[in-house]
Amino acid sequence: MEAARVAGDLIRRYIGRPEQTLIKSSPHDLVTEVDKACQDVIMDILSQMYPESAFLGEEAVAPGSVAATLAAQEADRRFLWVVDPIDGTLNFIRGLPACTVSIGLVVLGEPVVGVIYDPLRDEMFAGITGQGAALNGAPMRVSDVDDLSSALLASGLPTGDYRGKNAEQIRRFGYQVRNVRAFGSAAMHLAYVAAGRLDGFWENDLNAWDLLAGAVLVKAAGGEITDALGAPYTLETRHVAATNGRIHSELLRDLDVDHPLQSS
Ligand code: 2AM
Ligand code: CA
Repeated sequence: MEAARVAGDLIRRYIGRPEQTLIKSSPHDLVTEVDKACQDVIMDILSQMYPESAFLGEEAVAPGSVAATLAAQEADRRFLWVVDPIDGTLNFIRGLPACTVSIGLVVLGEPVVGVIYDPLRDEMFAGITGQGAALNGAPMRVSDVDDLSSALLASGLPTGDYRGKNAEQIRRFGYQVRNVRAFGSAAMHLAYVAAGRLDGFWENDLNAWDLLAGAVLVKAAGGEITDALGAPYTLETRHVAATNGRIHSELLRDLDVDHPLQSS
């Protein structure tokens, strides 16, 4: 939480006016020098507190795949921190107040802690596997909406090949559910599912750092998170569905109606 707050201070200071914006893999995928500065302060703080730390971070991707990083971590018995220093970089660049810091902790392959901080509303979502979750220190729970037609869902438009697929799903759910939101930060969507503000979230082609902390929060707040085919969430999951649990099977069923997805 301390590391997330320090990164959040940078987000508050520079939102809407990053000095330098770089294009990553495509014109849809951007990074700023503030993303890198946030990643650096988070890594500095955590490695000072916990010298055994390893990092899987969007702006500091460890060499090799997620699986290789995990295997190395298992061998060394270190903490693995999964960090997205700014989730919602496009919002950050454009001055839209939906950017979060996402920090998850994996110990021996198991996600155990999730922290998502929204510096613009000063909201700290934190959870521990098996021990519940809190928003600014007050216990939080998922919603109790139990039918898809009454549900408020969220999704997004990923940067790569799955954009069309996701757009098609949003169009379809648009007719079926109460409404659909797309705030532009997957971590914020997951935190809001955990807090009961949203009933569910799905999106395709996300990365481990977009999801890990939020996955801990959703589960710790009583919700359910799987891949788009219903298999248990893991660090390798890219196509995700997270809900309050009550609408999970309905959401999965309708996600796959006419375009079956490959498992993550
Ligand atoms: P970001 O802002 O950290 O990049 C919006 O649909 C979500 O997709 C955001 O959480 C965004 O995170 C994420 N995202 C953006 N580019 C991505 C990419 N190339 N691969 C996976 N997720 C991405
Ligand atoms: Ca990011």
